[in-house]
Order: sequence, then structure tokens, then C-alpha cells
Amino acid sequence: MPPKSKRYRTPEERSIDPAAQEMLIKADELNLSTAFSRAEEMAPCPIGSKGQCCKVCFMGPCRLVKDGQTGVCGATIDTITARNFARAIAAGAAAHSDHGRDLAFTLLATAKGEAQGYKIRDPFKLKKLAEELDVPVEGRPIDEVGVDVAEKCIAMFGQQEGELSIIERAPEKRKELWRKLGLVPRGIDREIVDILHRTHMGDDQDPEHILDQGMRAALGDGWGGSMIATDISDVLFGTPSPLVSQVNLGVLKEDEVNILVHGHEPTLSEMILAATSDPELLAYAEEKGAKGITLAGICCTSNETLMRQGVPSAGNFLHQELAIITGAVEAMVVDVQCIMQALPNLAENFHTEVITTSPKVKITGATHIEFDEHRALDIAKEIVRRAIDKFPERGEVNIPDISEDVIPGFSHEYINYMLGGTYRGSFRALNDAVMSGRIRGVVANVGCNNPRSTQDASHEYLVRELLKKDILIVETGCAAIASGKYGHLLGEAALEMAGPGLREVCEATGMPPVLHLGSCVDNSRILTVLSQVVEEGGLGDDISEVPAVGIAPEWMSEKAISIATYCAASGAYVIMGITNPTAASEMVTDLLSKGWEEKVGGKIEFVFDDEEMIERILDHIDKKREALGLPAYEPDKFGKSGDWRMKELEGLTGAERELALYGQPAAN
Ligand code: XCC
Ligand code: SF4
Repeated sequence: MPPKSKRYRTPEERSIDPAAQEMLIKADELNLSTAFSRAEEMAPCPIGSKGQCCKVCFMGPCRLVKDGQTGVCGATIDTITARNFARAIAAGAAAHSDHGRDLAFTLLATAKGEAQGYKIRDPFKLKKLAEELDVPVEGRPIDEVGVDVAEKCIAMFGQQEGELSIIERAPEKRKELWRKLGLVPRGIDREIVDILHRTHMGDDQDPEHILDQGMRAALGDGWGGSMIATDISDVLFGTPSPLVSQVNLGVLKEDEVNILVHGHEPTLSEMILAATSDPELLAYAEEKGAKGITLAGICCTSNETLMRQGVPSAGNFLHQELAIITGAVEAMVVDVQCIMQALPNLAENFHTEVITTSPKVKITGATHIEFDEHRALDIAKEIVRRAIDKFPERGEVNIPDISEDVIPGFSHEYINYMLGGTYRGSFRALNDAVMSGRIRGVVANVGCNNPRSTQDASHEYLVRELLKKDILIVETGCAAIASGKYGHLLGEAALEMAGPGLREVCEATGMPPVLHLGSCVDNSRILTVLSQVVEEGGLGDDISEVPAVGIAPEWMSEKAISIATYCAASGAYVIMGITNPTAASEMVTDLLSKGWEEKVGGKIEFVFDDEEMIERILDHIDKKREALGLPAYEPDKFGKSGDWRMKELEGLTGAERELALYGQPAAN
């Protein structure tokens, strides 16, 4: 069915993903609304989207739409946009960090032997973490170490004074700068509360001062809450290393019970995975006419289970509704974050049961089965059983026959190993490649999907174009899943797109040119990688000197704002697409870019055109190369080694070959 009126976009305008297009056509046929159609029906509020509306007190809300206008209290547009931005950081940092806290409590329960089904899967990582946190390791049982580490991590959330100890991982120069500027977080929760306090009516009204606190709280996310989430997830569920899996709606199976896990936490989903191979439940599924049980993920819960267990991904953020529209999903099990309230309503048109599991998240119309780590496996089994019960109720099924192979799972530990080998893990090969110009620089492509733009279009285009320019790409979150759909997470396919220098490095080291680093909290892995690159030497003494850029071309969440802020405060240049939430204030927009660049060496800019984004990325990377005294990037300089050279040599006679190799006939 064609779009109903001009205000609706065609499927191709809504998404570049053919699986999504297929489901969007189905949605139109069935007259079902999706985030795509709702975005078309609901224009973004022109006042709120630019940060022009203040609702922090009830003399207002005040909408500042005229030049020079102030709020009832006298607040200026600069103060209001800065406050709004800071509050978004607080919410984003809170979400990430609270996720980290919950994992710390899971580690505690696991180490005490109170968490059903969990165990410490990576004792090495736990020991490393223990050493960093001054927890004695020698001669102690691993569980005892686990208890102490968990307690130390939990204490970081409520820490009142001093410095958050994990910031020690940052390069020396960076820490000195943070100390000088008073940006080192004291405790994770404290900095978030501080933002909420200072942006309350009648407190901090100096935009720069407000945004400084924004950086401090965001650093408590990136180098605190998120880093704890990453580390403890690795300890409990294993540090990722590459494996093969699949991405997109085609991973759902016509003849099996399909269970989707959606949200962000690996905790329950890991147990559901265990439950899906329970012989009793498999027999029960068969009894109900299903050939088996398939588990797949959406969003970052998906990234967590994809990179560790190879559980396939049904897609990224905008796929959550589309998955239900296949009619093949028995249960959509959600935990926290990025879960659309539209799901239960949509599910009513199918046999799908939406199950909320977090004590923090209930949705009207969904079944709530609260997760409790002490009975995790029992709860997981109950959920799987419910899903099986739904199977006979299936109506028409339309699963797009579209999926792509992916190789996710690049932790910084694995990158070390891949580049340096088991005995001398090192980033040397990467640094050398950047220094020689084989790799021009590094781009982190992260963040969401947003129905205000064409789904995946920017992710797909930017990655493809940047690869051509010899840029190594690292990815997390929904951006990573997007890349998976278009073959960019397959070494071979991505190498076809890569420029000659990048290709040469990847062929020599076995490293794919687009690295899946995990979920959104795993943006902390990017900070660790950057710190290690600095430590390795040759690319400057600080993150701000490395030829690297972070981009979030299709972002939508407050967490993305927190991520952008901690990356900028760590010295990185960050470019965000979609919209500038501080557009109402030129002063604040400038502060985030020029102001922060002067202050912390990193900055945030908002760019809505892909070409312009590429231009700014390359310009920044080339400037950083120049500042380091590295040779200017030359596109044709490399790529003459490897297969191409071998094939040419093979075609020559002995004497010609000597001439080609040594420039003169061999002496005899
Ligand atoms: Fe959510 Fe992490 Fe965004 Fe995807 S990328 S839509 S935040 S799931 Ni973080
Ligand atoms: Fe209006 Fe000031 Fe209250 Fe904001 S704090 S709503 S600008 S009166």
C-alpha cells in the first residue's frame, strides 16, 4: 500500500534496511502505527528541540522565543539551554551508571554464592580489577576477591569526596588537566545529584559553570559507572572475543518459539539463554508443535549476548516494533532503557507477550515478571515456558528472509592479543600503522537510530566512505548493529571497501577494519583503547592528540549526550547528527565546541549533512597528524604489498623477478 498522504514517507525514505522496509509495508497494510509513522505525524517541538523551553519551576514553564527575552525569574536563553543540556547529561549518566551499580550487586551476590546460575567466568579480569582497586589477591579464593571488588565498586557510587579511583586509567596528562580544572568526579551519584541541584530554580546560572559540572558528571559515567558495567559484565559473563553470528529480522525462525531480549542488561538474558537449552523446556516446546527455541536480541541487551554468546541480533532500536510485526515473536522480554511504550499496544495485534522484568520498569499492558538474581534461572525458565505457551496462538507469520553474518566481540584485551600475540599483547602495530599513514586515523561510530532520519542511512554511508579513506572504525550500540546488517562487520566484505593502506594493515594483522566493541556502556572500552594507544607511545601524550573522532549520526537518547560529553571531556572531537539541542543559544553551542576545545581539547559539534561530517572528520584527523609531526596522509602510498604484489611477481620470469625485487639483476 502506498503511503497514505504526502506527510508519510515511503518505506525507502524511512529505512535503507530491506527487512525494515518489508515490515513497514506490512505495518501500513495492517494499519499499525510505528515510530516511523508517529514521527511523521508528530513534528518535533520547535521550541523544545532547540533547548528554548525552561520548566524547572512553576512560575513557568517559560518559552523564550523572542530576542533578548528572559524567563519570569530573569533566566537567559544561554542559562536555560545549558541547564537543559546538563540535565540530559545527568539522566544519561544516571541510566548508564545505575546499570553498572546493578551489575556490581550481581557480582556481590554471585561471589557470596547467592546468585542462582551465575559464576565468575573471567577470574583474570577480576584479579586485574582487584589489583587496581587495592584488593589483596594473593592466596585468596576468587569469590572472596569478588566480594571485595564488588563492595569497592558499589562504594564508588556513594563516594562523597576525593577522586574516583578508576580515572587512574586515563593518561597522566589528561588527569592533570582534569585536576587543574576541578573535573575529576568525586563519586558517581554525587556528580549527578550535583547537576540536579545546581540546575534547580535559583542556583547555578552561569552557562560555562553549569556545563563544567556536566563534564564532571559525564566523566563519572564514562570512567565510572559505564566502565564498572563493562568490567563486571566481562567478569561475570566473559570478556568478549570474536565469534560468528547473524543480524537482522531473518534470524527469527518460522518453526521455532522465538524469544526476544531487549534493553541493556546482560544479567537476565544470559539466564534466558541457559533456559532455552533446558531439555525439559525443549521437550515442552516440541509438545506445543515447535521445532526448538530461538533466542535473539534487540538494542544493547542484544550487543551483550551477541558478542559473548553469539546470540543473533534481530536488529537495532527501530527494529523493536518491526520484530513484533513479523508475527513470529512469542515473547519480547525487556529490561531497561530504549524500550518503546508502544510495544504492548502493538503486541495486542499479535500473539506476542511483552514481559517487563526490571524492578524499575513497568509498562501498562505488559506482563511483569520481576527479575531477582537470587532466583534468576527459575525466573528465566518461567519466562521461556510462557513463551512456549504462546506458540500455538500464532497467526500469520511474515519473517523477512534477510540476515547478515557478523563477527562481533572485540574487547581491548582481544585487540591487544590480536595485534601483539599471546605473550606480548600490544597496541604497537596499530600505533605504527597510524604513524606511517597506512591508517589515517580512527573513528568511533556509535549511538542510536532515530526515526527523524532514514534508519541506518548515515551509519551505512559514513562507515563505507570512511573505510575508503583508510579510517579504522570502532563501533558500539545500535550503530554496530547497523553495520552488521550491511556486511561491514565481516572482515572480508569490509576489506573490499577499505582503502589500500588500511587494507594492508588488516590483512597483515588479521584485524577487521570495523570493530564491534559492544554495547553503549562499552563506549568505556573506547576510552580504554584510546588510553592504551597513548600509553603505547608515538601518538601524543594525551587522548586529545590522537587522530581520532567520535560520531553519533543517528542519536536520540540522553545517554548519547552523556557519552558525547565524557568523550569530549576526555579530549575527543565528537560530532552528533540529527539536531542541536542547544541551538537556541549561540553562546552555548560555541561553548560546547570552541570553548571546550580550548579548555579540555575535545568538543561537541552538531552536523546534519553526512558529507560535511566526513569533511570535518578528515580535517580534524589530518590536523592531529600534522600536530604530531606525522607524514601527511597519502591515499596511494600504500597497498603495494600483499597479494597484489605476489601475483605480479608470479607472472614474471626469474630474471625479471630479480629486477623487480632488487632493481638490478642478481649477482652470480
Ligand atoms: Fe538505545 Fe543502547 Fe541508543 Fe541503541 S544506541 S537506541 S541508547 S540501545 Ni546506545
Ligand atoms: Fe521560567 Fe525561571 Fe522558572 Fe525556568 S526557572 S521556568 S525560566 S521562571
